[in-house]
Amino acid sequence: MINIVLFGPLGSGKGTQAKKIADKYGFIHFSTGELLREEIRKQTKIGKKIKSIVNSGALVPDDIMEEIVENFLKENCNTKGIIFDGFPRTLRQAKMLDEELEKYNLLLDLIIKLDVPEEIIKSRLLYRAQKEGRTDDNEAIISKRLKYYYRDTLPVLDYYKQTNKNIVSICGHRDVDIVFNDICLHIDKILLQKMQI
Ligand code: B4P
Repeated sequence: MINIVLFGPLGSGKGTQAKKIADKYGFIHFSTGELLREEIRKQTKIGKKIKSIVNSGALVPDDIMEEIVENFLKENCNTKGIIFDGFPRTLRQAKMLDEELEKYNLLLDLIIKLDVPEEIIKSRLLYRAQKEGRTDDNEAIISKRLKYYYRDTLPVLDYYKQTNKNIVSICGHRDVDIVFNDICLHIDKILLQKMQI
């Protein structure tokens, strides 16, 4: 089994690339953003609790996220692979993910960091707002989400460096398929290494 974290700011292409990886390799795409939006759409207990948080651009509390991830891993610890898209987003979530994976004798095989300049991120998300109408894709909320990214999510990268994780940085400011080809080279390398063990 292979476990990959797609890391990067909002609008860096995590969701876009995660879908393509899942299609090509048959891995499970675990998007916490999509999952939370689904809870809101269905007006579940969690959905009602988090609606205003997500719409304001803030992060959902760690304890809610941890429960979601714990349940997800219980059901998916025996698959070909998982792509974590949008998780972890805080240091506490990162530590929790390591601990949960360890329970199943698993670890993170690869952290793919997508680099995209801030002005491109803003224009992508404003364009997406026109197409999809996501309530958190407007200028004021995007700025807030970026603030949370720098404050809460970026420190996760230092944690991964300190714990000697396999991190690769990819320029995400290129054509979707070119970015995808680069990502595949790294995944193929890991798969090859696993076959040789
Ligand atoms: P997410 O759904 O993860 O939203 P996101 O950061 O905007 O990333 P997304 O995956 O959608 O965008 P992508 O880069 O693919 O999170 C939403 C909210 O949920 C958060 O603000 C938070 O409140 C909550 N949440 C989620 N996870 C949480 C957690 N773990 N803890 C706490 N709270 C959590 O794509 C963006 C756009 O760019 C698309 O329109 C795409 O078409 C375009 N694009 C992508 N790649 C491109 C390329 N190479 N060239 C041109 N355009 C490209």
